Amino acid sequence: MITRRGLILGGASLLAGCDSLTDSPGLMRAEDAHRFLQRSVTGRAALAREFRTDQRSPLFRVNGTGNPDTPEYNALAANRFADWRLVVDGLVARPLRLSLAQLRSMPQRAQVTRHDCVEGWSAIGKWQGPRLETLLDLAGIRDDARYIVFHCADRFGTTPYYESIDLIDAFHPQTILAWAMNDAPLSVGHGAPVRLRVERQLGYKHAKYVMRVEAVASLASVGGGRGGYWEDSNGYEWYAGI
Ligand SMILES: Nc1nc2c(c(=O)[nH]1)N[C@H]1C(S)=C(S)[C@@H](COP(=O)(O)O)O[C@H]1N2
Ligand SMILES: [Mo]
Repeated sequence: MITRRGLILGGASLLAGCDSLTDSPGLMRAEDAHRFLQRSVTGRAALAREFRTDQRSPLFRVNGTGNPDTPEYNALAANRFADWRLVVDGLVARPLRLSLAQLRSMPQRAQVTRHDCVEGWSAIGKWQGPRLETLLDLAGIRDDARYIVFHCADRFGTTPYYESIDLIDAFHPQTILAWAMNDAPLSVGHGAPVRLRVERQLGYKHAKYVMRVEAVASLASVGGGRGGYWEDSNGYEWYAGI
């Protein structure tokens, strides 16, 4: 097996030209992010480790919100999310409203990965769903887009949970909108009907209960302006790469 470390050591000289790009992750256009990921095998483009299915954790903790429990969410859940639509909008040529059935019929990626929470626990699970790239290509992400924002159904008090990533993570092959966990539809606890998996980032970036995916040029006018609920409220780092 080729490990990330092996690739980093072996490809050190090849990497030199890429380092400057990783220093300013938010400044890349979609086209450049694509090219960056296609050409690199290390750094930001490297894959997170994937595990065998028998290495999955017997217990995967539910953390943060375990049920949004709003009237709107409860109505959607009561109908097993048949009426839920994922909105893809912002700086895109063709805004989308996608049903769960449509997400399931797109090309799928499945991966067994380790989730690392800043609170000091990890768990390995299997996730499946379409790549975020597939949705952004369908919607036609515009040249002026720099970040993707995930708006969630749950609230802390009156503040909605949200998160954001740059285009390198958005187009990363392991970045998916997961509707299945361990071969079953996502439970409410783990983010039904759909949650983000962005495997090179810490747990709080993996937005659950995603209702809307928005392409933006800047994070300044979203939420408190720091790119995520925990970033705004507790000073967590926006870039939580692992
Ligand atoms: N919408 C939403 N997404 C969220 C959270 C949350 O409270 N609300 N918690 C985050 C944190 S801190 C972690 S560790 C993971 C927990 O995911 P899990 O419940 O599937 O373990 O979800 C992340 N995504
Ligand atoms: Mo977390």
